Amino acid sequence: MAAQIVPEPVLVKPSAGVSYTITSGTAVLTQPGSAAAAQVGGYLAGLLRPSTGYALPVRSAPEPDAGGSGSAADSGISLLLAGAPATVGAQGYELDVTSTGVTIRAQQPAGLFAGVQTLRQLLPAASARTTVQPGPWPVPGGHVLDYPRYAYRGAMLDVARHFFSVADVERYIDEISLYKVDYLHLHLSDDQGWRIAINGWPQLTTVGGATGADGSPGGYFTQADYKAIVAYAQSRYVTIVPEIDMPSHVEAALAAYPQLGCLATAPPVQTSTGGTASTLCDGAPTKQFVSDVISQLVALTPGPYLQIGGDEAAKTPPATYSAVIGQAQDDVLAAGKTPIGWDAIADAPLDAKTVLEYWHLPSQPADQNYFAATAKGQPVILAPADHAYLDQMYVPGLPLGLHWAGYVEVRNAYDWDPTTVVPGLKANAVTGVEAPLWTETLSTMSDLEYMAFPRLPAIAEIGWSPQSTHDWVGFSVRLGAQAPLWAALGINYYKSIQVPWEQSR
Ligand code: TNX
Repeated sequence: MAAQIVPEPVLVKPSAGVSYTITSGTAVLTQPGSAAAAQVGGYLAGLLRPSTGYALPVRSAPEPDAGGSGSAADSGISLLLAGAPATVGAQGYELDVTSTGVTIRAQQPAGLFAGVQTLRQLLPAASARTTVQPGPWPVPGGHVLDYPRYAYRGAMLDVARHFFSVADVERYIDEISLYKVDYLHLHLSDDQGWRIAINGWPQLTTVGGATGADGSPGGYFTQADYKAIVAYAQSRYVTIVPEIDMPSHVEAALAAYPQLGCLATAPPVQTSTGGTASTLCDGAPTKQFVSDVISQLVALTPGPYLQIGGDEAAKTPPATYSAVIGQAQDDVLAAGKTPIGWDAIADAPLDAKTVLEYWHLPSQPADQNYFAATAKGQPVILAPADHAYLDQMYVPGLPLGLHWAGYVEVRNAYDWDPTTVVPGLKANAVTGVEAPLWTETLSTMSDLEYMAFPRLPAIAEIGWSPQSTHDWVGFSVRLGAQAPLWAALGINYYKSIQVPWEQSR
């Protein structure tokens, strides 16, 4: 049991010689009266029915008898919102596997969902296949107590450089949630494409969304598409964080509405992937644009965060930068949400709640305004490019990825600590971590998977597991144990020589 789980739990106690085997008689028993627990149960049963061929009925667990809370655990797989210690918090769980059943206990449904992800990793990998497999279906016995180090464990997907469909985004949500990642930041606009419909600004998508990097076909999400992604993510306990990048990285918006850049003629949407030379200008159209974009994204987004961009604005005069970032920040805060921006937004006046997303690296650190802000305790999400950027090449000579931040092999992705990776951070100022996947060189789902696996699970573990469990050798073994599961799920991955890949389990 101990060698199979990523991210590493807080505590794992295997019971030697004990296991529970899922059979045709197994039921999924969920917390009485909880629709959310029943939904997680339905999700689990839905995952296991195709491979096992079993009915796996989902029904209400028996009410615990007067003698104690254990009776529900006596048969099948129980998902209970009772009896978990307070330490598991809102996202943690306790999992017990005895010879008679599996019991997951949590304070909140999110914890049941996290426990189910652990259970998936404990089962034989063939359980993840979508056709009937021979079995048997043993779960190794033992006890797991588990809860996250950080509440924010993010992945980011750039759908602007190359566009990815709703189905692709949903598949990525499934993949990240297997590693207990709970936020998906969608980079919805850049020089190469505008990917979300905004009412009143139709050309953002018809003109700005028509193409992608390297002349790829482009595309965009209607507001209904975006809502579908949000709802799908919610069913996987993932919260969507939309990003509109401004005041730079806006060539696609300027192609649609040149007045946003005070330009006499519209530039073409960028199809190369070079640096950005675009900027919004100060003026009434820009104010209206920022206001409309933020208010519509707020209305579409139930989650607490909106990302307002702010990176690489070399062509933007400082006063314009402060005006645009200031307005975006104010609009997000006025709507009751929390702004996140790339670390350069420390060049604008910051609200105390605004979160800085750190992407720089030691050889190219963020500027002094960032360090001044964090010295005062500004909250930070860590996404240091030399560790967390999933778009960087693993080693020289591979067909996919960039390497401006160096090469990021699996061990580089794993070997860092959010509290010390950037000097000057106050420990309690760390909101969490994020693994960005930029798509200048990536155009298919298979490309995305090749870059995210196996590094995304490394970043997920940095965000979830206690620092005291940090150990490369142990991690590499647990990571290697995921390969049969990825094969069963059809996930493409980079077969790093640093990892002892398991052939089957
Ligand atoms: C830098 S990091 C960027 C992105 C690129 C990425 C490629 C950041 C906030 N901006 O525009 O896609 O590098 O690795």
